[in-house]
Amino acid sequence: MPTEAAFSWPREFVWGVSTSSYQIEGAVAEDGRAPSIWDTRCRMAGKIANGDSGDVACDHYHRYPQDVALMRELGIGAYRFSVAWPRVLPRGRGQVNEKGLDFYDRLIDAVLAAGIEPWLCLYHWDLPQALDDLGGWTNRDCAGWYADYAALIARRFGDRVQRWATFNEFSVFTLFGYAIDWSAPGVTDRDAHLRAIHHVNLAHGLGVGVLRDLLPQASIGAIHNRQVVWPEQDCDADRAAAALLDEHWNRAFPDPQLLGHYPPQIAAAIEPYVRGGDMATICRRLDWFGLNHYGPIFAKADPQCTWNFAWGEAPADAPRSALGWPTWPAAFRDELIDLSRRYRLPIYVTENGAGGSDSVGADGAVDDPARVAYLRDYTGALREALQAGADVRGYFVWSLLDNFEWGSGYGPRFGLVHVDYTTQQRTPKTSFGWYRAFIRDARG
Ligand code: GBH
Repeated sequence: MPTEAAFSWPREFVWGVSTSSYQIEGAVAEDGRAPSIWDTRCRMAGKIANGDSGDVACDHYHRYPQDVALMRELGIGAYRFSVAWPRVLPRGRGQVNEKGLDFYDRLIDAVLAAGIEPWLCLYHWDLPQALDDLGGWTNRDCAGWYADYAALIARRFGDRVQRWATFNEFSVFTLFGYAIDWSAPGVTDRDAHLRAIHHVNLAHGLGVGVLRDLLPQASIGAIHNRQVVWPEQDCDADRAAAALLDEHWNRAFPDPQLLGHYPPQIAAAIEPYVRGGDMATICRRLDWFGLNHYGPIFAKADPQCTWNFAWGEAPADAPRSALGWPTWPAAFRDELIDLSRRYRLPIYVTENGAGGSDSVGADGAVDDPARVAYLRDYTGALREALQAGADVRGYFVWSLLDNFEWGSGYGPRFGLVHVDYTTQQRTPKTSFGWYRAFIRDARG
């Protein structure tokens, strides 16, 4: 193994930041955008902390030039964002909203003009409400609607965008949306959840097919959340809960997409929804594996829950981020090494970062030492994974800006840049300066 002094990051290594449409754009009723399932959820009592919503968020829809200027100042090589399906197809299918497409046109041009490569994710959880009214992901037709949407976006932006992701965190939005009620649409039902898993996998496969046909030169991947699942207690019930959660969390999507089969317990349950030819549709060649990783998770048995498992508590003495999420850089390193062997694709870490409750100090600065420590430790683990032979090609921090953190509203802040939600003022945090210097050094 090379000594620490001898290590240098590969020349081509991609350094970036990630965001998502509903979490930053705002302007939810402007220029023809129609509601998504998250607009609906934000209007349901008790679902979002503090009654918050993405109505305004970071007002990125209007302030994107300033945000792109911040990216340029940061010195990143790549920017990962998502397109809001209900902005470009308000009914989810059929009539195209040109004004919605125009926004992404302007954004992509601004990102390119700043010398930054745009990475476009087609789905970061904001399904058009009009499609959920037809059953959403529980309806098998949704896979075809997604493929048509993918074709529209590919035709419109394929001349300038080379990097495409089909979905962000398949297992989070299906598990939380159809089994646990932490995400839209908030269903808690085994059959609905199994259907959603299979139909989203089909949508991914059809989407890859469409992108390959329309953009033969494009680099296509999918973004998976993966993190080790540990049993809360060392007992049979919690070990069984952790094993099933591991299938759902870490394998329900990458296994069929890349290995051609579901993991064992899910395979048995999902069989009624699988038709001849489906597995071949789902399993397509990809160019890269996107990994979102924050820390380990803990599972416990709970017969009240849809799948008899629930989120467990980390040990009281576990290291944690300022937000309270357990942190374990060595598990990140091991995940990267394991992943590289398991799926044999180049890996891009498409999200990693830490939440906190950062505020502006008396001097006008925002000091976030815990985030700096987290990023230092996790990029250290990334380096160790590379030294151990893992094929990792890039790393994106979540996130550029503080933003709408789903069910937690605006409480948790993940940005390298602080956002004052009253004035919309942006203030780069200490971590912004840290990452800028880190990237400069890494480039040598
Ligand atoms: C990502 O989701 C999303 O892609 C992004 O939109 C979001 O803003 C970002 O992360 C930050 O949340 O058991 O206490 O350790 C990540 C979703 C994060 C859900 C970790 C489960 C476990 C918290 N997952 N979380 S804990």
